[in-house]
Amino acid sequence: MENILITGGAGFIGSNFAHYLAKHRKFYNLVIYDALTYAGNIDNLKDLKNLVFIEGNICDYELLRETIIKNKIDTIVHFAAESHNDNSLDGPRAFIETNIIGTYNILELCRTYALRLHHISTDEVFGDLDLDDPNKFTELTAYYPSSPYSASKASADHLVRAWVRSFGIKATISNCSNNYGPRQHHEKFIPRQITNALSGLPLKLYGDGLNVRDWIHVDDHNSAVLAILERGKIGETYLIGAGGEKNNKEVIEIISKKMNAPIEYVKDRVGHDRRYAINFSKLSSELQWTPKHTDFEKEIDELIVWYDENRWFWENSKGEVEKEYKKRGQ
Ligand code: NAD
Ligand code: TDX
Repeated sequence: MENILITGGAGFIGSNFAHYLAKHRKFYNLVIYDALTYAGNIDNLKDLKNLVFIEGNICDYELLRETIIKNKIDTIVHFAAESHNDNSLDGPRAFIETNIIGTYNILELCRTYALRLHHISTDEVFGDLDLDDPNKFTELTAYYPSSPYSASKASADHLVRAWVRSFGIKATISNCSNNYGPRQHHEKFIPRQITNALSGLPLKLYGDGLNVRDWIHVDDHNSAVLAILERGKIGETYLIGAGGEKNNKEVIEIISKKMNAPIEYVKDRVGHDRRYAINFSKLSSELQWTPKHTDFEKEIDELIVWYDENRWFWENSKGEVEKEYKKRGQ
């Protein structure tokens, strides 16, 4: 493993992964392949030296193929996706194209050129849990996705497994819970609240606010991805989580208190998943992985400073995103 292609590497988790590798694995050559949709920002990579950036769509098979050959790629870490549930409710097509067809292209190239693949997925493929369910998601939980986004990610996971079994490609899959950290687009829950407060807007809570998410810091997600890439067993799936269950009301109250901003209850998301929770014992026992960023309040303090100091990242598109939310009554 020397020449790594990171799809979606200008987005939130992919760009943090590039930073993580640049810091912890200096000997890897990084090639970022990203279509720079509204969610991608090339400036997310501006502090990194010695990487190759290709602006390209994963639905463009020929450009992907050329990129792989020209850069002697041996490993792909596949982050690229349409990633926001609310957008998938307004316009599902891009989710089907990128998340399903795009993944199919990557699988075919991994088959043709015998590449190692790690496919990034989400806990949302399992649907949701009741608030009082004693169980958490495991690698054996049945798929039951609720939204066009999660259904498209579930489809991609099924394709990866089929390509492993039918064609013997060297792939692993991870399903992670909700990430937070620097460079997350302000359409998502935590950055939306922080940037609302910084813009003098109220914080926006969907429905009754009792929906639970299992929060993990993006660096913990990425350290787990690296552990799977380097030590995971081919063909296996690993769930990634950090024991960070909180309901949305708890999270928004933390931000509201720290930033002295009022909370407004707004229209709920349709089909809103009630609770996600991850059992990550396979990852910790087989790969000896543990999360490090588990002091949520301390991480939120750092994140508030990050969004305040990095207004280039969100200020220009803030008005546009809030206009879309307003149309939805949110
Ligand atoms: P993001 O929306 O911030 O970034 C996605 C990136 O992919 C952007 O840079 C975008 O330009 C790029 N992209 C989109 N369509 C593309 C296409 N057709 N071709 C090439 N590039 C394209 O998303 P994220 O939050 O960083 O999520 C990354 C991955 O992690 C996704 O696969 C997502 O399903 C998964 N995931 C996210 C979370 C989370 O909490 N954010 C949790 C679990 C799993
Ligand atoms: O303004 C808001 N107010 C609010 O109450 C927003 C944007 C969200 N919410 C709620 C909805 C969810 O219950 O907060 C929770 C988190 O919402 P999102 O940030 O949209 O994340 P979610 O839908 O849980 O999905 C995320 O985690 C799994 C990522 O966006 C996915 O890419 C990932 O797969």
